[in-house]
Amino acid sequence: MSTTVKLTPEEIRDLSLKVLSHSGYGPDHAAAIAEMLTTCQLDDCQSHGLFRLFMCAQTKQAGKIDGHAEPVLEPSDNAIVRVDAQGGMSLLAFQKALPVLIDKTRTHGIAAMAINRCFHFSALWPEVESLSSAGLAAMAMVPSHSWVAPAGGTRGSLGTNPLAFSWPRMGKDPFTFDFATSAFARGEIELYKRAGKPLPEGVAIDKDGNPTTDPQAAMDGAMLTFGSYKGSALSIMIELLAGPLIDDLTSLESMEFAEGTGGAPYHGEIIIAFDPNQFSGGKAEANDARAERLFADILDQGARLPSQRRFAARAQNHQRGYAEIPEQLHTDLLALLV
Ligand code: NDP
Ligand code: PYC
Repeated sequence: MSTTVKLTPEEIRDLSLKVLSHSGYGPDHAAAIAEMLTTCQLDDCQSHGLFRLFMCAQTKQAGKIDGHAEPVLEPSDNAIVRVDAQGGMSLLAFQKALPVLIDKTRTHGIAAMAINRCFHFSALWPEVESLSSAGLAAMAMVPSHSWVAPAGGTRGSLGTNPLAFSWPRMGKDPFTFDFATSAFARGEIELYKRAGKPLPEGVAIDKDGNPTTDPQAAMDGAMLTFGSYKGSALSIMIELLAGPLIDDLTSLESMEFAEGTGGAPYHGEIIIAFDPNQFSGGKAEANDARAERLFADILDQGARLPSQRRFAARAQNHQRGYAEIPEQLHTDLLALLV
């Protein structure tokens, strides 16, 4: 078993802030990114916790991101909240537009945030959960880089394209899921490579189109979508809704924009929020009980709800006051400060 290092929430935030400011991010971006990484690490989300500091540092080194960009919120009188990240990381733009999205959703029943011109490295569940904690249901989608072959194809056209959804539950943690539409997230393949572990079958093909379980061959070849043509179609939908629909880049275009420089993809993001009270004609409480009946029936069979592991990890880490990361990861992160 590999050795681990215990980090308190303050140590996670502090390490993140140090690496981000050393890499050249301004204080506002560093704070927003550090908050996201701390939140993810405390829920034991290993692929998008502290590990993502490497991607953030590489993105800055690649020279295309503006580490001090000020997002600009465009005024609108409809249900669309458009925020231009101005070539910075997505998170400050999301933070700036969130209160407007909540207000517009309560006014119109449904509203959407379109973030444009952002670099994007992060998990989506904290964003949809910031809406479910306000009593709204929400979904979020982003493209990435064209690492993923469509079902039946042999080369990367699609991104790893995560889809996240959160449903508010009265007095309980929300029902949330958040996963890549590729069989594995790119970050997960990178973690397999670091651990020297082979991938399961069905995750990737090598550059000659043959199935591979070797993480490096997978990254040099093409990743596969989950669920064959079904995951592939969902992934294409995400390309369209978070790309051309909002006047932003697809994963193919993001890859071209990067010109081989590495780091986080550059594109847009869409977040759609729904007000259960408005949709149900003021009967959200009665309908919450009906949703709970469904959850109870699922749990009754011994199945688990998505995010249940994460909420348990959160409770454990908060109770003991630390999260654990592999010692080698900690050493490699400290090396980013040299
Ligand atoms: P996983 O496959 O690890 O898990 C995805 C979801 O499925 C989680 O909500 C998880 O809940 C749930 N889940 C897992 N196992 C079960 C089970 N047996 N029963 C019920 N639910 C289950 O996610 P990925 O590796 O695909 O993605 C990880 C993260 O990477 C996501 O947060 C995503 O947003 C991010 N990502 C970001 C990208 C970007 O471009 N910004 C691109 C791709 C991914 P639990 O957490 O409780 O296990
Ligand atoms: O893990 O696939 C991934 C990913 C892409 C961009 C950020 N994370």
